Amino acid sequence: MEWNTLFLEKEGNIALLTINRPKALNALNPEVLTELGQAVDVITADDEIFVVILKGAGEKAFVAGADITAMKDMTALESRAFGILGQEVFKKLEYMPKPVIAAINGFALGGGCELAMACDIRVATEKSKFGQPEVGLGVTPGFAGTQRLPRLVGKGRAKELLYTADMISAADAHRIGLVNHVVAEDQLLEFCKSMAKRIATKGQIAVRLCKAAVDQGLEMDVDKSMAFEADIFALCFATSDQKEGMTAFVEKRKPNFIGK
Ligand code: CO8
Repeated sequence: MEWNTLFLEKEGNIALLTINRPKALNALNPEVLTELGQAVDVITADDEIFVVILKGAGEKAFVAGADITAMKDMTALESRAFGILGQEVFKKLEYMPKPVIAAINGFALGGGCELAMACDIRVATEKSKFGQPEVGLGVTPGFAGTQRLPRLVGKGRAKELLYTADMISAADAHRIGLVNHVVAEDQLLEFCKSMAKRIATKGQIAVRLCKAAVDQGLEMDVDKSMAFEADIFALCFATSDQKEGMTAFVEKRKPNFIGK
């Protein structure tokens, strides 16, 4: 499938999805969001893809936010529809069964920080910058940043970032748990690919069930989430991968998972 604002490449079982509006620092307009939703469907349906790396084109930005030029003259109703489009596409990405690693090569601001937070794992470079600058534009975040940020970094830190609109360094983002790793700029893609390859060698049903357990379990009360974990743990014992994984351990060899 061809898109105007994205491109999708495959390297073995790894998909590289790039948001490609580098002149506008990959700002998210309705076209990018719509195409991103389509790309998630394509990736979900492609059995060859086990892990996704999401990045921004160019040297400067992952994504510098929702497109301010596109939003500037929106009516309240139009902006609501735009906000809901972003929320739905990000939720689709977050709930896609395959793990997504955000490779954050520069600014991740506003909608860009919100997009990174909808990914499973975030890897930044030393020059990456993070923030929710919306109040400086007279608005709140609208792609679920007010909800994902406190869940990731805690209420107090989230409120400080939201109220001040401060831009923080990759080191500070790492310190507060907003990113998993900070690596040298020229190592970013290799680092993400190496992690993606390690994930891709594991039992993919189990990886996908871990993702569901964390994302869905965190939205349940503790008893329900534990029952959910017990169910999906049991479900693994109905797969060939569980037999293979445990037999391989006993036979002291590497498992040959088939994703069934
Ligand atoms: N939207 C549109 N265009 C942008 C954006 C953006 N978010 N960010 C950068 N650009 C454009 C610039 O306008 C500029 O275009 P041009 O070359 O045509 O003038 C080009 O990208 C390069 O940017 P700069 O020249 O500004 O580059 P600098 O290196 O000087 O600065 C910054 C980089 C600091 C990242 C700066 O561009 C900036 O502050 N950008 C805006 C960051 C921001 O405020 N983001 C939050 C946007 S609001 C948001 O994301 C809300 C999400 C929820 C929406 C809900 C909808 C209802």
